[in-house]
Amino acid sequence: MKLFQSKQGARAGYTMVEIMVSLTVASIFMSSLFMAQDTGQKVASRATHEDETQARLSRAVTRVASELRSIIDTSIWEDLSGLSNETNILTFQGVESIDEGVMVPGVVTRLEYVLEAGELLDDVDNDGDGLIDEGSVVLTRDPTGPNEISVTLCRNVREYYQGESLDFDDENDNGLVDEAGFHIQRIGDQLIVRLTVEDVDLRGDVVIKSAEALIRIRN
Ligand SMILES: [Ca+2]
Ligand SMILES: [Ca+2]
Ligand SMILES: [Ca+2]
Ligand SMILES: [Ca+2]
Repeated sequence: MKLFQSKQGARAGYTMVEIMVSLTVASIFMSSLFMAQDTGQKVASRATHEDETQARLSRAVTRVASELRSIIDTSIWEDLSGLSNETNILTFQGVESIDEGVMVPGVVTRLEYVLEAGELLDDVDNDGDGLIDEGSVVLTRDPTGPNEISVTLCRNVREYYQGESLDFDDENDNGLVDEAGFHIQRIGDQLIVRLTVEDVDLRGDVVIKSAEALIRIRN
């Protein structure tokens, strides 16, 4: 009887080898679980980052388009009569209100692309934010006037529009050569505003998003 109890106890227990194998299997399982969780978090984080970049891009394009829709000063056609009919600085006058069917001009406004503070146009990330030669879209009311005031509509604007680089070639096949990350193009009585923004996500990858809007100018 004693012998029987002793054999049964030995079978019910685990040998050191069995314990080591179990611990190894558990360790592999846990690390796989953590890796899957980590990958899932990174994917979710990137998706969130892309959503945020897309949202600020949409806000900026909507705002610029809204400003351009108010244009009444057709002298901008002269400003846009350059070699490629596109510009990244435009001064214009919009409608402030309509009084008994008559349009009342608003203040002169300027939209432009400017390099961000701390950046130089030198193909180097001078301010260390992971983006090279990035700029901003800035709106200025009453430029050079007594009430001049500027507001930044969008930061981290790419130097060149998505798919473009400085090579005297239309790489993205949109009819414009080496166009800027923010530019306004005139086609007949319409303006097209295009914008490319970029951001650095948590993995250090650069997220790039672009959008455009078509604006018909009032006569
Ligand atoms: Ca930078
Ligand atoms: Ca730079
Ligand atoms: Ca192009
Ligand atoms: Ca190019």
